[in-house]
Amino acid sequence: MLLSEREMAPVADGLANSQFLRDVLAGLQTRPRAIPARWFYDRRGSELFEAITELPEYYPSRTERALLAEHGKEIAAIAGAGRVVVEFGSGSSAKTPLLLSAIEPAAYIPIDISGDFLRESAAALGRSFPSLRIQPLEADFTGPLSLPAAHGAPRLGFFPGSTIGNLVAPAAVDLLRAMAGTLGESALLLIGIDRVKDDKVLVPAYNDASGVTAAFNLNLLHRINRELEGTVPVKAFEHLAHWNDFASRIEMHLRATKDVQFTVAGRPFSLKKGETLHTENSIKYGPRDARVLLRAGGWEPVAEWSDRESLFSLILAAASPMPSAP
Ligand code: AVI
Repeated sequence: MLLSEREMAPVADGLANSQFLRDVLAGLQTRPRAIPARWFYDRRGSELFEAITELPEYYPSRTERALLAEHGKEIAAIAGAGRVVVEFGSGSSAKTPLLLSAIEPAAYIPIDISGDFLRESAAALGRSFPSLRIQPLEADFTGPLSLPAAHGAPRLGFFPGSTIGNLVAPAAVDLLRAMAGTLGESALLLIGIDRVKDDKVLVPAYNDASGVTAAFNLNLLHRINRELEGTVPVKAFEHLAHWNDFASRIEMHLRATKDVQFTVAGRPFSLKKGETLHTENSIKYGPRDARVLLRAGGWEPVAEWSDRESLFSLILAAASPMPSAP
């Protein structure tokens, strides 16, 4: 097979082993163009995401916090004392104190790929919970992990924020199964899942009036320029968020406002005016859909809480062996 000119162009030295580069080059070469949403989260992207969680339009964070505050005692009654709480993608651990103060955990293991952020948040949490054993783990949690062996206690996985919605169904199921493998027998999982609702509520949550989500989306292009020797004309792109009803998801894209040409690590790319780069899916689940998803991932829901407007749900599920028959 003949290589295209683009494929033959050499990649700049020092970048050749970067997964970010591989994903960006692959994403710009495929149609429709798409880059995995996990590359949003450099330091600037993480700060912008924290700002999103405080926006009036972005209901998920405050709704989930309220659910944790209101139902902590019920969660504790089901989980029992002495579990090791394992938080997946702990980030700033913003919601963790609500859970840790409701139950009586044996230890807390926050897992995050961003080591600096992880250690800073773990240290801050340690100041609020001085007698709690905290063991941060810098790791990619999308595959099975081995947790610090010292803890024989059953585990309670914590995966708030509806991050599961950023994964397409097969990847979401794989992740839930990996979590079941990591957490082991008798584990529970407390997961936040955003619900399907009116697009008049959904779309502004991803296209806020103050432009923070637009800055978050466009930061991906700045990051490409910063880290991958990119020459992307960021000003020639605009943020787009729309509700795809058939796929039950908010889609974020970056749309070229004029014909553009640029290079990434020395490789040339072009977009015509109006063409887009797909940067994120945020899948929303009805109550039944969420339960089906969890079961497919090896978890049996045991309790569920939602707010009065049914905006968001918190589900507590138990690790269940995969049945082979009805
Ligand atoms: C991290 N994740 C659950 C957020 C969401 O709502 O899908 C990411 C986000 N993208 C734009 N705003 C927030």
